[in-house]
This record gives sequence, structure tokens and C-alpha cells, in this order.
Amino acid sequence: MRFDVVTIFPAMIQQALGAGIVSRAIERKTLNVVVHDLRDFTTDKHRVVDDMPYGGGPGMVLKPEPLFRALDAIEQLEESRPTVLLTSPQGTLLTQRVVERLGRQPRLVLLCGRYEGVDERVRSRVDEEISIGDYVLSGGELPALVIIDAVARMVPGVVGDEQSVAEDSFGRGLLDFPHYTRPAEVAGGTEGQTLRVPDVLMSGNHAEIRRWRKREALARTLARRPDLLATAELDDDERKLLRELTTRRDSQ
Ligand code: 9D3
Repeated sequence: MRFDVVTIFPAMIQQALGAGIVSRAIERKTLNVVVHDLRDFTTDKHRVVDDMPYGGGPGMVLKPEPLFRALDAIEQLEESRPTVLLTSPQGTLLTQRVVERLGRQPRLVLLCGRYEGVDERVRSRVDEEISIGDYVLSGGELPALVIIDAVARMVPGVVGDEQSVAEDSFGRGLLDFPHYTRPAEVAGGTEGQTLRVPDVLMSGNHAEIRRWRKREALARTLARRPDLLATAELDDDERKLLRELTTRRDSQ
């Protein structure tokens, strides 16, 4: 899969792509990420990418021509027409469902917004606007990195363990169960308490462990993100466990 990123902070993207799972996939050529400096597509001496808003008001707006020139250049680079995304607070909220849909595209162009936004006419070349959540960021670079990370994980071979991608609890719409590693007992709780690993995880009874994990994942989802249960894909066993969790009056 190929990503082309257009930004006024290319170093911010390059730096973040230099470490981690995505970096390894780029080295293996499973992924290709090309970062383009928007200023390289200006034609004036001062490489100006922004200007004041027509109609007045605070802040600056990204000018349309450098973005159009960048898109023209990127579209020339390969045969197929890429899907063009614009990071924007007005966009479709990024969810795992959206991530899976984007992961089926062979080529994505990410235009990183900045300042108060981009000239509205740029949207005539954009297939979809994406927001990563309802909070205010300084620009679209971190959202672009979030999109690349999440979407790249959908590409076969990017994450070493295909099983873990398939089983990722979020993929089925539930929160994760609790995880433990050695030692079985550790000091460091509040008031000098020793903290233990639940016995079931050391029992070697894999059927029981599976059931405990299902119950914990459901209990957590119920407590923290009950909204997810409306759309989660539950098997018969999980539906039964959930009924038990919701009808138990003595819980908490
Ligand atoms: C006063 C109106 N603001 C829009 C909600 C102005 C504004 C805030 C932040 C305009 C641009 C930005 C910069 N943010 C992004 O470009 C952005 C973003 C975000 O702020 N939050 C979540 N996802 C995204 S994707 C791009």
C-alpha cells in the first residue's frame, strides 16, 4: 500500500515514521510512504502556503494552488487514481470500521490541514474528510500519522502476528481483557500491598482462561464503554455472560 502525505511539516511526519511497526514495514517495502513538502509546490519567491480569509476574521487559510499542484504531481506518479483524504475537524470520525474501509484502498493521499483550515475549493479534489476525534489539535499532521498507523496495520504483513490483528478485541467491538506477565507476585501496590496474578491464568486450564477473558472483556466494556455493546459482535457464550453480568444485582 502507498501513502502520499502533503504537509508544511514534512519532518514531523518523517520523524514519526522512523520507528515502530510501520517503520519496519516501510523497510521491508510492504508499505511505501512518500512525504511531500507543500512549500515545494509554491511558485513565489517566499514559498507562501497561506493567506488571510476573504470576509475577514482571525487566522490564516491554506491557499488552494499549492495543494492543487501537489495533487497534480502525486496523481502523475502512478497509473491508478488515488483516494484523496483531507484531515479536518469537520471530517468523518475515524473508527475501526473506517480504518478497515481505507485499508482496502491501494493508494491514499493525505492532505494535512493547518491554520484555520484550507480554501474550500480544495474540497473539489477530496474524496473524504477525516477527523480523529472531538478535540482541538494544531493541525492535521498528528491525525495523518494516526490514520497511517491504523490503516497500515490492516495491510497483510505489516503486523507480524496476523492472528493478533484478527483477534484484536476492538475488531469485534469490545474492550480488551486484562493482561499479566511475570512475576506472579509483585510488591508495589498502594500501602505496600503485594499484587497477584489471578489464579485462573496460571491454572493451565485453557477453556477456563478463555471464558475468564471473555467475561473480563465484557465486564470492562459494560463498565467503561457500554455504548460499544450495541454494535459488538458477540457469540452465544458472550451473550449469555453479558446477561449474567447485567442481571446480577450483587455486582459492585
Ligand atoms: C473554531 C473552529 N475550529 C474548528 C473546530 C478551528 C480549527 C481548529 C483546529 C481549525 C483547524 C484546527 C486544526 N485541526 C485539524 O486540522 C484537525 C483535527 C483536529 O483538530 N481534531 C481532530 N481531528 C483533526 S483532523 C485535522
